[in-house]
Amino acid sequence: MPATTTRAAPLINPLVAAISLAAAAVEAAPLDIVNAGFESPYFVPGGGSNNNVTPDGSVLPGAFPVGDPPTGWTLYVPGAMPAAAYVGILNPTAGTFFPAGAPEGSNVLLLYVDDPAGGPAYGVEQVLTSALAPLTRYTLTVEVGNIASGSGVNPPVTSFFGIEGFPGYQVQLLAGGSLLAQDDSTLAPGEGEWATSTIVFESGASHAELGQALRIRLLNLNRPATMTVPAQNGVEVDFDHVRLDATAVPVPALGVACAALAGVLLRTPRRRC
Ligand SMILES: [Ca+2]
Ligand SMILES: [Ca+2]
Repeated sequence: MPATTTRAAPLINPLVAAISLAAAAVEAAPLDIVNAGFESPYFVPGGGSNNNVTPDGSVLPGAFPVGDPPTGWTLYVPGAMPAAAYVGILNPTAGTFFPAGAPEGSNVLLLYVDDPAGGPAYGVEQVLTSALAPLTRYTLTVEVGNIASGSGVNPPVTSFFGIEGFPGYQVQLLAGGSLLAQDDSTLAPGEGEWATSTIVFESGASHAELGQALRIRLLNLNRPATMTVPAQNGVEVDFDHVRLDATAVPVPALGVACAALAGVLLRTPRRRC
């Protein structure tokens, strides 16, 4: 039987463990988003004169087929569906719509309304497999584009499209039925240019929607275009490269250490004087 026992370990280990825990809980993790860059094969049911989609679902350079929302995304309409509104895919690696092409891959999401007068907002959304977690910082990043006017490059769609102006947009992060954070059209990319939208939300220790599925929405606000060109056809906003990172919010190391130390001291028998 040992002659002595040590009581040093219970004092040190909780402190080390607490500080290590706080330090380890800061790595960002990307959450799964289906077709986050809109590169999945795109098929237009029934085809059409503006299809420009190959049999394998790839979109020809310079083409902009419209139809169903892209794979992984569903139509979202907060009010009345605007007339002549379209959802589709644009491949801007040819033509003049976006001289720099797509921010990611070859394709981007297009939300086009064939009426420069504007109207109700609409867009797409995706419910993720990830749920809102406590003490987590979410960073949603999306590329937002303002398409320039130009002509189609794939026959038979070679006509000129006047798409000058910008209808505004919203990038939203939700959980359950609650809006957590949004970018309410704070960016104003120039014609044919992209800008990066970033929104951040921290869940805190408690939230009414903890455990509810996260949801991303991308909206065209469909505001009227400034008609400075004689052949204005409509308004459009484009999106690409959707990313959502989750980072555990570390409990302050000092606070954890103090709490651990307090716990140890409470459990340590007091010496008798
Ligand atoms: Ca893309
Ligand atoms: Ca434009």
